[in-house]
Amino acid sequence: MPVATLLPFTATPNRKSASPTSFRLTEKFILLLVFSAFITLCFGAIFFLPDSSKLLSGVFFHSSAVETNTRTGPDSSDPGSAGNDERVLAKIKNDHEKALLEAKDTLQKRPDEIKKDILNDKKKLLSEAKGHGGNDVNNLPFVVYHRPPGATGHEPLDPETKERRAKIKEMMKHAWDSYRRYAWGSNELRPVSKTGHSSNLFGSIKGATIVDALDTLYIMEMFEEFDAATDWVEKNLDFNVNAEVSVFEVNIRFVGGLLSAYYLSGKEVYRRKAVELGEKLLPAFKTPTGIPWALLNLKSGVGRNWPWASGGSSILAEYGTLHLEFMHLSKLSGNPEFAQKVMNIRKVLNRLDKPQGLYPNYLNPNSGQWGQHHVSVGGLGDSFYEYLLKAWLMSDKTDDEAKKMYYDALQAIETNLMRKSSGGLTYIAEWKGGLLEHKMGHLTCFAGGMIALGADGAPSDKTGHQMEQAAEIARTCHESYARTSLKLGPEAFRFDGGVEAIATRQNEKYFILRPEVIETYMYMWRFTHDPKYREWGWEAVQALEKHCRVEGGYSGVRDVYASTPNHDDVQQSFYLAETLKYLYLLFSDDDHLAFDHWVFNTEAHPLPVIKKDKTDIPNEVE
Ligand code: DMJ
Repeated sequence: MPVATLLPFTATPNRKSASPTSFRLTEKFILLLVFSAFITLCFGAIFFLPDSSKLLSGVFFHSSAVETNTRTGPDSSDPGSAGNDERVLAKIKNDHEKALLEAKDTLQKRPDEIKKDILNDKKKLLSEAKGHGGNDVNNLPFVVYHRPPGATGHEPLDPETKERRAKIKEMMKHAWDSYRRYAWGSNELRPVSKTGHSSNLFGSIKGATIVDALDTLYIMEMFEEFDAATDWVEKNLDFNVNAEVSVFEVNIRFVGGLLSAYYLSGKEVYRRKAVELGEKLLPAFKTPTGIPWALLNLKSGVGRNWPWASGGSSILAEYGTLHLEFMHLSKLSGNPEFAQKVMNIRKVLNRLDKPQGLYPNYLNPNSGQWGQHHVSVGGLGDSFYEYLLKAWLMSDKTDDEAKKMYYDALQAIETNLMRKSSGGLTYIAEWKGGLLEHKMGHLTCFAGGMIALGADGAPSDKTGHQMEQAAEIARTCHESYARTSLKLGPEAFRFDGGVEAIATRQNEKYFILRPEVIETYMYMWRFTHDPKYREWGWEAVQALEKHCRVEGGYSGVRDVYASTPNHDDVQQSFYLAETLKYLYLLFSDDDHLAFDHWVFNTEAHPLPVIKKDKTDIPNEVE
C-alpha cells in the first residue's frame, strides 16, 4: 500500500510543540515511515537479486535433480521464508552423500550386477522417451540393442566345405570390388561396360547395391567393406527425391537391407534411415481400401498402379510383401502405424471370397475387388505366400492368423497348381481363370525352400508330405539348370509340347543371376543335410564362374542354351544380397543365422524373430 494513503488516519497535525532539537510527533511519524519504507526496499532488493546458492549449484554440481528440486520444491514458492537456502544446501549435501554411498555400493557389486543396473536405468529412460512418440526420425525412442545370435559364423571343420565357403567369399569380393571401382553410388554395375546402371524401380534413390549388400558383407566378416558402405550411407543415402519408386522394390531392398544392417551391426544410422524411408512409403496406403499403390512419388506422396495391371489393380506379391519389414519398423520406431497398415491388408483379403481358395494376382485398391483371376506362385504372386509363413515364424509362432492363411493357401496351390510331368518332375503351374499354363518360372523355384521351411508346422501330419514336395521342387529346378548348355537356369521352363523343364520361348531363356534355386538348395541342406544340395550349389558356382564372371564383376546371360554366353551387362543388386549370401550359408554351419532366431525377407535380408518370452529380444521399445 502507498505510504501517503496512510497519513490522514495516523498523523496528528500539531506543529507548535516542535523544537529545533526535538521532532514533532508528525515529523517523527513521517521519519519512521520513510525509514521503514527504506528497510522494506532493501529487503525487496535481496529477493530480486539472483540466488547465489542456485548459481553455485549450477556451476559446481550440474545436478539437474538439485535444480529441479530447488525450482519446484515447496520452499521455492515462498522465497522470503527464512532457512530456504539452508534447506537447499542441506539437500545438496544429502544428495552428494547419497551419491557417494551409491558409488561405494557399486564398487562392491559384481560386473554382471552393474550391467543389470545399467540396463534397468536404460529401460527407465526408455519408458520416459516413449511418452514423446516416435514420429520424428531424429527423435526416435531409445531402444536397447542386443545382437541376436549367429550374426557371424565360424569356419566349417570339413576342409572341402571350408574351401568352398572361402571361394564364395572371394566371389563376393570380386562383385563388390568391381562395383566399388566402376559404379560406386550407382544402383547397379554394368560389369562389361564397367559403368553404373540404374533401373527406374528406385526412382532417383541411389546406392541399391550398397544397401542390398550390407548384410552379406557383415555376415562374411568383410568389415572394412562394411564400414565403407556405412560411411556412404551416412553421407549420401538420400530419400528426399522427387521421383516415383516401386514401393515393393524399395521396401524389400532398401528398408529390408537397412533393417538387417541395423540388427547385425547395432548402428543407429541404419535404424534411422529405415524408419525415415518407411515413413516416406506410408502415403502409398492412401487408397479407399488401404491396399497400397505399386508406385509412389516420394516427394508428392502421389501413388498409382502399373498401367499394365488388370483394371488398375495392385499386385499380390507387391502389397503382400511388406509385412515383415513394417512390423519391424513399428518395433524400432514405436510408431504402430506401420503394423496397422499391413494388418489392414490382411483384413481386406480375409473378407474376400477366394476362387478355389486361391489368391488372384490382381486386386483393385479402390473397389477392393479382385481383378483378373490369374494365380501364380512365381512372378506377381510368389512372396505373398512366403510372407504369410514368415510372418508366423517371425512372430515366434504367435501370429496364428498368418499361419492359417499360409497353410490354407498352400493346400489350394497343391490341389489346383501342383502337377507331376510324365517324366516324374513335380512343378507348380500358373492358373488363369481355371485353366493351367504348364510353365514354371525361375522365381517359382523359391517355393521348394518355403515349403521345407513351413513343413515342420504343417497341420494334419503333413510334415513328411511337405518335405517330399519341397525336395521334388528342388529336383525339378535343378533339372532346369542341368538341361541347359551353360548349366544355369532359364527365366521360365515348360512342361508341354513334349518338353520338360526346358524353356521353349526365346524371351524365357535368359538368366539374370537370380537366387531362387540356390535359396531352395540352402533350405533343403539345412533341413536334410543331404550332400546333394551342396553339390548342386557347387555346380551353380562353377557355372557362374565360367559364364557370368567377367573382369568387371558378374553379368547375367541372354540365353542359357547357347554354347557361349552372351552377357546382358548387368550385375543385379540381388546377386550380392541373395545369390551369394545363400551360397555362403549353404557352405556354412547351421548356427550361422539359425532359423530359430532369424527369418529372411524376400531379398534375403535377415530379420530377427520377435521372441515371445523376450529372452533374446533384439531391440525393445518398452
Ligand atoms: C528379388 O528381388 C526378390 O527375391 C524378389 O522377391 C523377387 N525376385 C528377385 C530376385 O530374383
